[in-house]
Amino acid sequence: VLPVPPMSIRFDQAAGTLSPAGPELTRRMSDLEGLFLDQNAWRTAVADGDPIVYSVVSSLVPEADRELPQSITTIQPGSTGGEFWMTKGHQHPNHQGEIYLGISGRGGLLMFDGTDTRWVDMTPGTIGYIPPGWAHRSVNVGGKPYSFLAVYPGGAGHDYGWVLEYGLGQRVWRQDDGVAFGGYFAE
Ligand code: S6P
Ligand code: ZN
Repeated sequence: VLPVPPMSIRFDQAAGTLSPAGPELTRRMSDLEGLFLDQNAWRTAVADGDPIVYSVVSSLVPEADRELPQSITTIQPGSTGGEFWMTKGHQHPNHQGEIYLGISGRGGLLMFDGTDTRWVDMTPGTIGYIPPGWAHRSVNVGGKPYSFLAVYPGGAGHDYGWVLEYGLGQRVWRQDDGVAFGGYFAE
C-alpha cells in the first residue's frame, strides 16, 4: 500500500467526483440480490434496465490499518416493491466506528447491533455516528439523489454476508406521506 502525503481533496458535487480520485464503485440493481423483501419486484427491475442504485467515489487514502479513508456515496431516488433504494449494508468485522456527514438530499442511516435497531435522519449537515459493532445501511427517502461523506478506519473491513444472514432489524417503506418502518424478514 502506497503512503499518501498530507493533502486536500476536492469534492465536485455537480459532477459527483473527488480529486485526486481513488477507486470508484457503481452498484446496479443486479448487485443487490437478496436484499429487497420483494424478490419478484427486484427481478423485474433487473430485467427492466438494471438501473444504477448507488455509486461510491473514494479518495486516494488507502484502506489500511491506521489510515482514515473517506468516500462519498450517492444513492439515486427510487423504490422497489415499495422499499426505498438503499445500500447493501455491512458490518465492520473488526468492530470499528465510523462517521457520516450528510451532503445533499434526504436520507437515513439504519443501524443494527443484532438486537436493537436505530434510525438517524440524514440531511445536509447532519453527522451520523456508527458505533463499533453496529451494522449499517443508508437509505434514500427523498425524491432527489442522497449523498453523504463517510470517514472510517482503514482496517475496519466490510462484511456483507453478516447483513444477508442477520438483516438490519427493520425495512424502510415508501408511504404517501413519508416513511414507514417494518420487520426485516418475511413472515
Ligand atoms: C464504508 C462506508 C460507506 C459504504 C458505502 C456503500 O465503511 O460505510 O462508504 O461502503 O456507503 O455501502 P455498502 O454497504 O455497499 O458498502
Ligand atoms: Zn461502514
